[in-house]
Amino acid sequence: MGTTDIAKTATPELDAVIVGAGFAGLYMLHLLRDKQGLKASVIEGGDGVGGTWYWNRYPGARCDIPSMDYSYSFSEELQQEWVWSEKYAAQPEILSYLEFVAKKFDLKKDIRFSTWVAAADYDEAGAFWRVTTHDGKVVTARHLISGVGVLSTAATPVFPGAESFKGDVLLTHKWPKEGYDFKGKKVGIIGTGATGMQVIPVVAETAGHLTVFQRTPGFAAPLMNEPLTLEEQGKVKANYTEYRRGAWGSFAGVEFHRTRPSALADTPEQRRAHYEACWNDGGFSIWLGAYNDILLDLKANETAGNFVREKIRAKIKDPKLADKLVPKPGVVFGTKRQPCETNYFETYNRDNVGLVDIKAEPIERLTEKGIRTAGGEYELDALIYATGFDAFTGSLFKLNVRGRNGKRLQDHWVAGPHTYLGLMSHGFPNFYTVTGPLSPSALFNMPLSIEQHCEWIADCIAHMNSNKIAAIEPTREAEVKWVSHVREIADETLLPAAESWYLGANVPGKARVFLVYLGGFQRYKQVCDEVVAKGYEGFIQEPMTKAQAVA
Ligand code: N01
Repeated sequence: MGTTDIAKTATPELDAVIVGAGFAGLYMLHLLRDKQGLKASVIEGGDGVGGTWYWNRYPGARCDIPSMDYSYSFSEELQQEWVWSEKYAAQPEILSYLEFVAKKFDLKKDIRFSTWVAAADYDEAGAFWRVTTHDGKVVTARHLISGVGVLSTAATPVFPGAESFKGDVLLTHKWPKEGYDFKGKKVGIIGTGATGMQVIPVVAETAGHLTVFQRTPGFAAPLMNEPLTLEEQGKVKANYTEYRRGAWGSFAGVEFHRTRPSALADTPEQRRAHYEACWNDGGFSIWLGAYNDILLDLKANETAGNFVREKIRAKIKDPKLADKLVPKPGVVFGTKRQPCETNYFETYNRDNVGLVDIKAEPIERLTEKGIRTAGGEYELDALIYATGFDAFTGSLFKLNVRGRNGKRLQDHWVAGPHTYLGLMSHGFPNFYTVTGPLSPSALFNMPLSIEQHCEWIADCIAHMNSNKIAAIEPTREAEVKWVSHVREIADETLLPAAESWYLGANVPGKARVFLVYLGGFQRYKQVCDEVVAKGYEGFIQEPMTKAQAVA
């Protein structure tokens, strides 16, 4: 069937096209196909499932939310069946888990792999989406659901002379499946965020020499990973529903059991003891689980920041090197997402690792042999980029979504993403964004964030089908109100002051808008549920025509 014929028909081929086969796409497919009997298909660029965990195969890649939390909660059978080997699972294990899920629910047969969405156009007359893939094929669907993820399009810098470098170039977000042998090689790495901090210690173990090009030293806490025994898992599994209830009810989607109200209410001695305990718990405990006012009050924040600085300094033997690796006074702790590390700072004590402060000696260009900075040339056999992502909008814009009147999503979001609940946008009917901008997304345990969004979307589609609604979209007013609500909440915290990807600050030219809802997941979910209870308040619902209703 040609494109013109399709446009004339009132009946799209599918109920839903879902983009991406990561945590979001897999669950969305299961909900629509298996729970509602709808015709749904997933389009996935990779040749396997996994999303983030399919692409980010770099050595050291690991989750920093505990395995027992960083997993689907929707199936009791699944969560009882799967066995984790470590407290924090490494990338291969999470990928195996998602492959297991795909097999268990027989999902692969409805996924088109190695296929990229090139464009998605809304057909106003028919109230459906026409999705064109990179191979020129077209599929139509009533609903278009993005499960493309928050951190899936890289923001890799292009340095002058990049094309002249003769060594190997490795991108952490597109790591070769067959791996890479660093043995004896002169390796360079740019980027010391969460990714860089994970890859650096592992590469240093085999590289002949590793040069880290650091622009900004970051705060980080130890992950404190360890094997997860069957006995420990058994304890959680014996009461998993209760365990999950705690996670759903917490700020981050994972429970911390020590949180105290205010860092300023404790004496310095009490505070120190408390920070020590949180530090030893590892992971996000000191960032999100120590005191409620660390991300709200500068003075409270300073107590945590100074504690972390002291801990980092103690790990580095050379005090001059420590000066470069410890965040400077005045840098606010935790306003950038806190990385968790294993052996990262200690790695700089090795003889085969060097640090170049590229604020002091900026990178001038790449040469045939390596990197030239203002301080000299560094010869490299391989260069790793761990330079971050065009968060939230990068992958959504790549879909080339055009809504009513052919308006592009890029144009609607020119001043920053405009969404209602992070789920939908005005002028883009039946287009849903799982963990989209202005929802709790990345500041809540991702699989749970995803579950809540997918379930809301599936319920919305079920509501539309039973009430003969062809199209749904938020009103402009509801969207505008939500955008300012999210901004107001963010402004009550210290987070918008940092040059972080939460704000789009890492991508030149990107609108500076805080992209995450910070009001807490409970409050967020309550709003989502209330909207539904009030008959999809803030949404325009377009009834089906007779022909659509019959189809
Ligand atoms: O990216 P980042 P990431 N020249 O943006 C540097 C998640 N994640 O991939 O700080 C030189 O944090 C940049 O320097 P600066 C997690 O949510 C999760 O590391 O901008 N340097 C910085 O050092 C995380 O927050 C896990 O000065 C340049 C680095 O590159 C998110 O992904 C593991 C540069 C980028 O850091 C992103 O982390 C890993 C330039 N032109 C990641 N441009 C888990 O454990 C950038 N940099 C689940």
